[in-house]
Amino acid sequence: MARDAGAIQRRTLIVAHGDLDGIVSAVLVARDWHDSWKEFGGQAETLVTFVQPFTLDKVEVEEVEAVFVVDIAVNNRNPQQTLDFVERLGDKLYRWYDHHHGWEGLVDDDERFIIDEEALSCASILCEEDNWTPLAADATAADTRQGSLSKKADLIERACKADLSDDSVREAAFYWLLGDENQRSVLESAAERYAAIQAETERLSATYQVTGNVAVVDARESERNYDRTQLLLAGQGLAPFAVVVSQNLRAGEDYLTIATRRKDVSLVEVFGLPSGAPFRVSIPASRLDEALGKLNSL
Ligand SMILES: [Mn+2]
Repeated sequence: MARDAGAIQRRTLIVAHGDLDGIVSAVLVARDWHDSWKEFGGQAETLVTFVQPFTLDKVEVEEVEAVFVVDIAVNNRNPQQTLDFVERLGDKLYRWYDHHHGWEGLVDDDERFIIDEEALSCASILCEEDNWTPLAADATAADTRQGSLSKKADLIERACKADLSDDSVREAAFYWLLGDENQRSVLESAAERYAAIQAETERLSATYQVTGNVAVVDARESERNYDRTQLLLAGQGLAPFAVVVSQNLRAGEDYLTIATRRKDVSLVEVFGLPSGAPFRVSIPASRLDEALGKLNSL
């Protein structure tokens, strides 16, 4: 961001979800904030950080004067953690925009919270009164998985998928959408990496072995170069249950990721796990024979 000598600086942090809706929402807030701050003759210096609802306790706010939060739901498993974050922000919290369920009774009389649980995307809440609708339409299409993305949004989606743990790609997208054309090359090279990942995922998909109810693929020799979610989806096209055998890079035991589209089965219950998503679980690879037996009896 350019600075004018002598202009009043205000350091602002936008805390956003790391998906397309979060990125777009952060851009909309930054845009608006910069414009209104300029009217006061000041310069806004805006930082962005991408988080999950359960990682708010890691966000550092000591160095900033104002904080916006966008597209971040209440941490359902631990709402107190969300409230603790609100308390830690104190007066620094300027606005919190969200469209996820679960807010009722938590922040009801706090006017800084702009929550619309019916909104299809957070960006659509932010877009009501300006002309950024195409970008918000992209955010809505991504969140609802309906409709198609613009070329810009599609590039961002592909770039982010190259490495979901790499926030520098999301930051590049944020500054690109705010007008910094230099960021485009960062996104394009990340999108190229993702194309290689897709090719490897397709190669692995062709090596599934189906036994009864279960499609199994051994992906241990190509960890990090494939998209596990896509690979599981390919397996579920072959059988009701898909199993990917993966290498654990942190020197632990190899493991199985098991996914199903069957709504009458909870994989968490089948494998006696303490918690997790009923349609997708991970267990040690040593349980492969047991898993095949169990899944084939369902
Ligand atoms: Mn969203």
